[in-house]
Parts: sequence; structure tokens; C-alpha cells
Amino acid sequence: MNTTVEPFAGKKALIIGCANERSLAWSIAKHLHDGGAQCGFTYPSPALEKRVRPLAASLHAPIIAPCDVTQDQDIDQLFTTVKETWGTFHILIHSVAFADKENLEGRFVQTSRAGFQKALDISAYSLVALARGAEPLLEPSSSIVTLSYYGAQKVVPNYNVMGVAKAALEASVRYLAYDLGKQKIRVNAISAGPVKTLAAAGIRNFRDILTANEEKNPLRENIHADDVGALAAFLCSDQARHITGTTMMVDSGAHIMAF
Ligand code: IMJ
Repeated sequence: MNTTVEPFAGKKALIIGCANERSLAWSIAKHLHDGGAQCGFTYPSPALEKRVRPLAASLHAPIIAPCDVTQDQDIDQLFTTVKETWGTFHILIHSVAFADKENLEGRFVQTSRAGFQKALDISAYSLVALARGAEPLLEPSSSIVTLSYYGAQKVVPNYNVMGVAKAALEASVRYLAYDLGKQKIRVNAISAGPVKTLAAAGIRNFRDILTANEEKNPLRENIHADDVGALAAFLCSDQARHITGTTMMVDSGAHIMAF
């Protein structure tokens, strides 16, 4: 078993935000598992538990734990479970975002205080809280990876408060990378092009967004969940041992275009 074939042999990965088989987090879990990693999963609600259990079981996950990332007690309990099951671990995947639907259409200026706080709490602060909980259990040379989107950096119509939340997330990646660097823990974000996942469900004109993106990006192709899985696996591997604090784009080059 050489390290090229099994880069994650003996490694343990905690996956936060796998909702179903289309989730980017699921693709990441499969890539890590293919590389020899053990994967543990969390779910935020009984409804999603039903979707996650069979996926987790198919990878023989030793951890399938509840965690509502807005609840400090849930996060504490999660890491108690991780400590009991694994002792220490090596990879934390954060693939969590939520804003109220009413804040993902119309004018950003109309975003309520409560809507803004909810989006930032679930989509950005959760990374900080999870990183803090994970820190004492993460081995040196561990990796934390989160998921972002280009709406953090430029205006994407209707992305609205999620753009602000992803900007906070990408900045949090940099500050966490600085803090955790001392323990040789790396923190990076993947900014993925549009993919039809649960996070895209119900987004107005999402099909049109996919079509337009496909016509305009340099490669004239939309990305696949597998592209995200492959980049996450790279970022978690020893190949990326000196990469931290970055946001890497997997978007067929869309971000280089002026329009
Ligand atoms: C989401 C909204 C508007 C435009 C969008 C998206 N584009 C893309 C997305 C162009 C690619 C998907 N995306 C990158 C997200 O981060 C989605 C987050 C999200 C989605 C929902 C849908 C259902 C809901 N709340 C949500 N909160 C966050 O109720």
C-alpha cells in the first residue's frame, strides 16, 4: 500500500454537511474514503438523518452523529463523541450553508437583521466554532476544508446575503489558518462553480445559471461534484502541506472572465 494509492491510510475525516448523494460533501467523503480514510458524518435534523445514514453506512462510518451547528452544546457533544471514538483525527470538512429563501431573491438591501444573522451564523460562524472544537483533537498536519462560492468576491444576482456570508467565511479561513498554523493545521476553502445540489434546489432560474455558465466559462463545461471531491482530497493530502489560508477555484475558469 504505497502513499500514492492510499494517501489517507489511517486517516480519520469528519464530514459536516452531507445531505444526500448529490452533496459536494458526499463527493469529498468518497474521494477521501477511496484514498483510505475513515469517514464520520453529522446530520442537522431527523429528516436529513434518514438521507445520511445509508450513505454513511455504505462507507462503514464509525460516527453518524447529530449536530445542529447553531448549537454550542451540539458541537461540544460532537467532539466528545469524536474523542471517544477516534481519540484524535486528521480532516474536517465543512460544507454547510443556509439563508432564508426570502433573502436569496429580490434586493439585498431588504435583508433583515435576523436574516443576516442567521445566514452568517450557519454559513460562516459555524466554521469558527467547529474549528475551535476540533483543534484539540486534530493531529499535526491536519487539514480543514470549507466550501465557498464566487458570490463572496463579486456580485452574483440573488446570491445576496449568502455572498456576504461566504466573504466572512473566506476571511475566517485566513484568520483560522493563521491561528491554527502553529499546530500545523491547515485551513482552506474551495470555491466551486454551480452544481445542482440541495443548496441549488428551489433557486430561481438555476437551470439558466448552469446553461449560461457552460456557454461563457473558458472550458465551456460545468463542473461536477467529483471535481470538488478531487480538489478537497488534494488539499487534505501531504501534497498540499504548505497550502493554507487560500480559496481555490474549481469553476472551469469562470472567475477570470469580466462577463
Ligand atoms: C444560491 C442562491 C442564488 C444564486 C445561487 C445560489 N447560485 C448558486 C447558488 C448562482 C451557484 C448555490 N450556492 C453556491 C449556495 O451557496 C447556496 C446556498 C443556499 C441555498 C439555499 C436554498 C434553500 C434555502 N436556503 C438556502 N440557503 C443557502 O431555503
